[in-house]
Amino acid sequence: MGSTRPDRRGFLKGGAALAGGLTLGATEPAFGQLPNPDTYIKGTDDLVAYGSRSHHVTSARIAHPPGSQASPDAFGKLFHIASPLQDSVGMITPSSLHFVGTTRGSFVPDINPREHRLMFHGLVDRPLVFTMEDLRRLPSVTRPHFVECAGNRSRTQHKTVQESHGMTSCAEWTGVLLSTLLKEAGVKDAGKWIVAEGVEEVKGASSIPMEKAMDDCLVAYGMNGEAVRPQNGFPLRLLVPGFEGIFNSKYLRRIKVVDRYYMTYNDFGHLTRDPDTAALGYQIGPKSVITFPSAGQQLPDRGFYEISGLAWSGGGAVARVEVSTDGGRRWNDAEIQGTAHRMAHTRFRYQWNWDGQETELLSRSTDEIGQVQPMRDQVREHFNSRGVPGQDNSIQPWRIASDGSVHNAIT
Ligand SMILES: Nc1nc2c(c(=O)[nH]1)N[C@H]1C(S)=C(S)[C@@H](COP(=O)(O)O)O[C@H]1N2
Ligand SMILES: [Mo]
Repeated sequence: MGSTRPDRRGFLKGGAALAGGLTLGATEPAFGQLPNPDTYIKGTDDLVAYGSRSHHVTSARIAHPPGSQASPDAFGKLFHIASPLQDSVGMITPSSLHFVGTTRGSFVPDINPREHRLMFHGLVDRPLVFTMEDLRRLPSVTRPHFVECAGNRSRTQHKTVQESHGMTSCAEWTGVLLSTLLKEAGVKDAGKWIVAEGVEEVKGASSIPMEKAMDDCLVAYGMNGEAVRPQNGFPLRLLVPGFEGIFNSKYLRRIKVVDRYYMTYNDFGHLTRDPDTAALGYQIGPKSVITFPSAGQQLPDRGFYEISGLAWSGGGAVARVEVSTDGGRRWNDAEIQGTAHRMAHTRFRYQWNWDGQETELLSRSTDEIGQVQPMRDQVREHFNSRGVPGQDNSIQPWRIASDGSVHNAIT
C-alpha cells in the first residue's frame, strides 16, 4: 500500500514540542479534575429503544445546491441533500448523515417490505421474483462502499466542503451479490446489459454492463448494521461500486436483462457517450478532499494540526494519498488509516505545523490501478459554462489566511 507510516518516535519528538506549549498554545497544565456533572439525560422509552446523539452535537445535512430551499420543497419532496463532511471522522458516514440523491426531486416511497418484490426478467432462462425473506436466506456479503453523485463538484461560490464535496458518503452495505441472483435466473448469451429499476417508474433506472453486474454489484438490504434507510432506498437498493451515484437504483424492484444499452430517464449527461466505453466513463474518481481544515473552519492559532481527509476511487482501493501544505510545490505522503477498501472512502492524515503564514493545503489520491487525481488546470480545458461536464474529480485547494480562516481557493 503506497502509504508511509509516520515514524512513531519522530511523532513523539513532535509531542514533546506540544507539551512544551510552543506549538499547541491551548494546552493547560493538569490541576485537579472536572467536577461531577450536575445535569443528566433522563432515560425514556424512546432512548431505550433507539438511541440519539448528544444535543450538543449539531452537525447536519443541507439542501443542495447550497442556499436552495430545494429539500424538502413545499410538498415534502426531496432533491439532493449534502453530508457534513467537515465534521466527519473515520471512513463510515452514519446513516442519518448519509447524503441523499433523488433525481429531479421525489417523494420517498413508503414501502412495506412484506409486500416488496424484486423481479428478474428479460433475457434470462428463468424469470424470478424474490421476496425480502427469500433474499435474506441467500449468501450475503458486507462491504464498505461510497456512493457519489456525479454532480458532486467544487465551484468557486462553495463556502464549505459540505457544499463542494458533500454529495458523497460511505456506508457499510449488506446484501446479496447481484451475480448470485443473475446466475439463479440464468443469463442468456444475448444478455449483455441490465436495466435496474426502482419503484418510481422511469426514475432511478440505469443501464449497467453485464461485466459489472456479474462482478461486484450488490443488492443491499443492510446499511451500517441495520436496514437501509428510506431515503437511501429501503427496503432494497442496488450498489454499483465505484459507478456514478445515479446507477445505484434505490427501491429496487426490477432487473431486466437486455441485449444493448437502454436509454433511461437518468441518461442526461450520458447520452453522447459511446456505449462500448461507457463502463469506464461511469467510474468515479480518483478523488480526495481535506475535511479538516476545510473552508469555513477557523484555525485558532499557529502550531500543530493533524490534517485529515477522505480519498476514494471508482477504480479500486486508494493506494496513496499525498498532501501539500505549500500550494502544490512539495507533495508528502499522508498516512492511510487502516485498510483501504475497494470503492470505499479512505481516511488519510498528515501531521502539520502551521507557521502562521498564508498558504494552501491540497490533497491528491492515486488508486490501485495507478490513476492519479488531476490538478484543476489539467481538467480546465474540458470546462464548459457549468464547469466540467460529467464528473469533476480535480484537486481541491483550501487557502489558510494568516488569521487562520480557511477558504475555497479554486478559481
Ligand atoms: N429509485 C431511485 N434511485 C436513485 C435515485 C432516484 O431518484 N430514485 N437517485 C440516484 C442518484 S441521482 C444518486 S446520486 C444516488 C444517491 O444515493 P443515496 O440517496 O443513497 O445517497 O441514488 C440514485 N438512485
Ligand atoms: Mo445524483
